[in-house]
Amino acid sequence: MRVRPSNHPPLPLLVVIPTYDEIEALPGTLERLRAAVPAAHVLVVDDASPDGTGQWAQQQAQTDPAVHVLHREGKQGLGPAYLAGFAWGLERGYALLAEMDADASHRPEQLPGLVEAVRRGADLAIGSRWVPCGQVHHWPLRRLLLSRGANTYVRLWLGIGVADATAGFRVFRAELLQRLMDQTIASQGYCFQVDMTRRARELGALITEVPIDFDERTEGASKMSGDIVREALVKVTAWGLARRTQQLRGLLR
Ligand SMILES: Nc1nc2c(ncn2[C@@H]2O[C@H](COP(=O)(O)OP(=O)(O)O)[C@@H](O)[C@H]2O)c(=O)[nH]1
Ligand SMILES: [Mg+2]
Repeated sequence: MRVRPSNHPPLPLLVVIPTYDEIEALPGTLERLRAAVPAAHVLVVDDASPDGTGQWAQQQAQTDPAVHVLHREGKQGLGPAYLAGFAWGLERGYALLAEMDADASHRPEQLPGLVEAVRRGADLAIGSRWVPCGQVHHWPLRRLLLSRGANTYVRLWLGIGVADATAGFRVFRAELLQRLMDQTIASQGYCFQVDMTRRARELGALITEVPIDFDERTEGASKMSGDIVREALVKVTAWGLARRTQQLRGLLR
C-alpha cells in the first residue's frame, strides 16, 4: 500500500469541502477555517455550481496558497465529490484528511479536537451530534427526526457502534483512507458517510466520536432531497440484509 510519495515528509492536514451552490456560505466558512487552523490546507470540490462558487474559490486559491479547488463537471453527489477530493489529497501525501461542510454547520474551531483524537490513536475521528455533550442548534424538528431516525435504522441493521454514522465532520488517517479508497464505493448521496463508516469498521479501524456543536446553516439552502433519503434507505437495508445473511451462514456452518 503506497500512501505518499517517498522522500517527502508527510504534509499535515487537508480539509476537503464539497460545494454545490454555496456562494453565500463558503466565504465565511473559509475565513473561519483559515483563522482556526492556519496550518491546514483546504480543497474545495465544486460540482460546477451555477451560482459561481467554483470561480469564487478559484480566486481565493490565487491569493492564498493553502487553498485549492477541484472543479467537477456537474452535480454528481456528495460521495463522488469526496472520493475525487480524497484521491487528490492522497496523491499529494497529506497525512490527515478531513471532511467538512461548506455551510459552517461544522464549526471550524472544533476541528482541532478531531485532529487531536487521531493524533491520540484513532484512525477515524467523527464529529458527533449524538454522543453525550454533542449538540444540535436551531435544526428544524423534521431534520432532527430524520437524523435520529436514520442513525437508529443504521444501528439496527448494521450495528457499527457509532452514534452519528451520517455525520459529515470527520478526520481520517491517510492509511485508513487509502485502504477505503482501494475499495469500490458507489454511494452517491449522504449514505456515503454510513458506507465509509461501515467499511472502516470492517477493516478493524479505531473509530472515535468527538462531541461537536452542529449549527443549522444561516446562509444558502440545504441540498438534502427525497432521492438522497431513498438511496440511503435502500442501501442501508441492502447492507443490513447482506450482513444478516452472512451471520446466518456463519451460524449454520
Ligand atoms: N460537490 C458537491 N457538494 C455537495 C453536493 N451535495 C451537497 N454538497 C455539499 O455537501 C455539504 C452538505 O450539504 P448540505 O446541503 O448542507 O446538507 P445538510 O446539512 O444535510 O442539509 C455542503 O457543503 C454542500 O454544498 C454535490 O452533489 N456535490
Ligand atoms: Mg448543511
